[in-house]
Amino acid sequence: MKGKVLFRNLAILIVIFLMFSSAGGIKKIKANDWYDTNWSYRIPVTINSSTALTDYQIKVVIDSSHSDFWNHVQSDAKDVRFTDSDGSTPFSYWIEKWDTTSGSESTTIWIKVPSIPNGTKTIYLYYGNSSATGNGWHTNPDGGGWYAGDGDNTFIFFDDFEGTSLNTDKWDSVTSSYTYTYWWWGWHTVTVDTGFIDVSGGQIHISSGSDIFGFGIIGGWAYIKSNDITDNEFVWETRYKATNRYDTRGINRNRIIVWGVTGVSDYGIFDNRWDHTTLQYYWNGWTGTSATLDSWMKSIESLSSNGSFFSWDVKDESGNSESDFPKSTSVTSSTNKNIVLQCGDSDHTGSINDPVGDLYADYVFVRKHTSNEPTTSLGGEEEPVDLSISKTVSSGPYYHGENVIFEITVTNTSSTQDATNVQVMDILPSGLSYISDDSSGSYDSGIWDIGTINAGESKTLHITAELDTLGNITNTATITSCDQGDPVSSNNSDGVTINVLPSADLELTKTILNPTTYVEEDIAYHIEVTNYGPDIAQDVVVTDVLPSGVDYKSHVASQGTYNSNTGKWDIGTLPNGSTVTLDITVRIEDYNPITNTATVTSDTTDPAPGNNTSSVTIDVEDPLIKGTVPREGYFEFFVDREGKRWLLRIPDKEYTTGWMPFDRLRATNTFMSGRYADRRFHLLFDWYSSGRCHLIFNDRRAGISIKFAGR
Ligand SMILES: [Ca+2]
Ligand SMILES: [Ca+2]
Ligand SMILES: [Ca+2]
Repeated sequence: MKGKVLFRNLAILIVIFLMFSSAGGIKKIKANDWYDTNWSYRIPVTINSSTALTDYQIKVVIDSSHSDFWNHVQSDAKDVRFTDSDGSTPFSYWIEKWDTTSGSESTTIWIKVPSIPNGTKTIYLYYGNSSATGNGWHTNPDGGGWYAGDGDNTFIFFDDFEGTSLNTDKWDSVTSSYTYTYWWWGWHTVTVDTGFIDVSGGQIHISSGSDIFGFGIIGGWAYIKSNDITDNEFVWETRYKATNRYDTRGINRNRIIVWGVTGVSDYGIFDNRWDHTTLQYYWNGWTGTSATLDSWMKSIESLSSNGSFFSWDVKDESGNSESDFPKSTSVTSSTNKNIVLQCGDSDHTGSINDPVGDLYADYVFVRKHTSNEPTTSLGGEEEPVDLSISKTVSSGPYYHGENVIFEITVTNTSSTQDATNVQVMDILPSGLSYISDDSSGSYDSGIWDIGTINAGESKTLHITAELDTLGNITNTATITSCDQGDPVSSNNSDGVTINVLPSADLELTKTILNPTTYVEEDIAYHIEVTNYGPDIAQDVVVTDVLPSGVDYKSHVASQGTYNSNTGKWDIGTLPNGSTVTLDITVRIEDYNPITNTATVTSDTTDPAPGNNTSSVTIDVEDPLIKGTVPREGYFEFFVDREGKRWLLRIPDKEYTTGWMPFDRLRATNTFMSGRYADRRFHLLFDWYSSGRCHLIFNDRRAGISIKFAGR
């Protein structure tokens, strides 16, 4: 028994270990949080990565095929939010593109995910809250805008050029003029306009100065340089627009470059030299590839392979690459790098053909790089569900060793949203021993794998368990998983506490050790009381009041005290598994059936009282002849045919011969006659089943004389 209990406890420990060990086969518990009840919808975003990543910016693109999203999100994106897998921990994000044009909706969003495993991870996109407070207004330089989020916390480096001046916490800026000396009927020296930097309308405008002569292009210059970027691998992207304000003889120079990278010669220059008929890109030399002017373009420069691999891509607004520049694979990088936007040229040679230009940028950001970019995929739109759980237990009182039935009901209170992959954890605590359940196998190792609960429906489980310990036992059931978020977590767990009382199943048996069927003989009532447990029985008392017809003579009790007057046998405490006995010797004095009943009681509750009482009945042979004679009064004459014995008694005189032998006894079923004579007694009798009889009896010593003739 003890070994069984130990094994059971070990089994419980194993179950608990499996529950909380990553090595276990049980599905990891997923929180049921919903970011905020004011948000009506979410979409799971599954990230697939072939390497573990930290604080990594992942890109999510949502096109017009996701009509649920576009139908429910606010048109200015103010309600867009992202959370971790738990459904509640918010992530920083920044919306690069937000186009709500009906039929061609599209958005590109960057989300910084603190931890991405090698494998898959699901995060959530929440939306659908018309009263949400928007974050991070982004002004579209061409008009309008949207709430783009928190770029500063999303990227390594970020500027959206909102506001009215350059953010000097992020950038150094340089503007310069240019002094030019020339011969024109005598020497002249002029200083041209200073380059300038302007931030307004959600963009930055970097410009060289103007020319001063119609035949040449001479201007000041300007650039902005970012704070140090120390990452060895990164991608920097900017949405820019270069304009050409000069004719085909002019030189238009705009640089979008990284300082601190060597091994690739001057690059990122859109140049329209007088010997070039079109403006073209410069990348380790003139590429011959025309550069688009006066349109918003996207420059993407990637420093990778630990800073030794550098590439540049330029795309138009539709995402088409402007040019497929050859990648530089043998660059070296300084520890500190800076991204630079520049117009004009600081490297003047005295030529009148010095470059000028205008460069606009909507935003810049620098994000992390990895050789294998994670991919993302969107799930279907989800609405929150409110699952509630209730747990009840069969009514008490609860006694040790008995079974109880727990009822667990999970209800999906949503009127529209089905709940899928619902799991409930209900590990029976120590003191409860699993017996059975009605789940048809879906309850296993403490996990009730419910699956789907349709909107408005409930699922119920009954678990039968045995009470193996005394005192309070609390059993709790908790909803641990559901594909949909559950913003109301307060009703996701319910428990019951029961107080287990001690119990002892006492059994009483009563037998007769030496049964007889004749008066004036002794019998012993034998009483056994056994405690079948499970607990000690306290204050055990057997009540055995002797019936009329028997006279107490003596008793022997194995434990406790028996009082023949009250009929109480006080046993005291009786341990589980022990048996006590009482033998009461009595003399039979009556020939009517005599029933003796004994009942055991205890202060400890007996869960099975049906075996606490036992009776025995003896059926004593009637007198063969009984009657009344004038002198002696009422008498009874008994014959024991088998034992060839006789006995005559006169109850009113308390007279009895005791059992005496016959000298002669003749007996059939219908006739008996017998005689006996010694110095004291003289007996003659005959008896017929018809009722006729004669009896002559003398006791010379006692002076008793009976002559009786019956009919
Ligand atoms: Ca901007
Ligand atoms: Ca709930
Ligand atoms: Ca009992």
